[in-house]
Amino acid sequence: MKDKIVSEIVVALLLVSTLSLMFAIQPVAASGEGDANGDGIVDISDVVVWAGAFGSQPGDPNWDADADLLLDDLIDIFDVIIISINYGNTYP
Ligand SMILES: [Ca+2]
Ligand SMILES: [Ca+2]
Repeated sequence: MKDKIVSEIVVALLLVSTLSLMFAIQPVAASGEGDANGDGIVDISDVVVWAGAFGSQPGDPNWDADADLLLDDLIDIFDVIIISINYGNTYP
């Protein structure tokens, strides 16, 4: 499970790097995007929240709606991509 999570994170970071180059994505400080634990900063602790809920759907024991950043009722690679894109952002 851990190996899978690590490999998914690597894939996510590669995707984000590619997307950033393609679209010159700028961090957008709006509505706390990527701040899974709601502490006002997007950092490794949000990745930990995501990892704890990875693979879950509503009703599963480890389901955490805060980690479902793409709001599709599944905690998957796309949610950590949102964290990655917004990594380092702070919100008032
Ligand atoms: Ca946070
Ligand atoms: Ca999701």
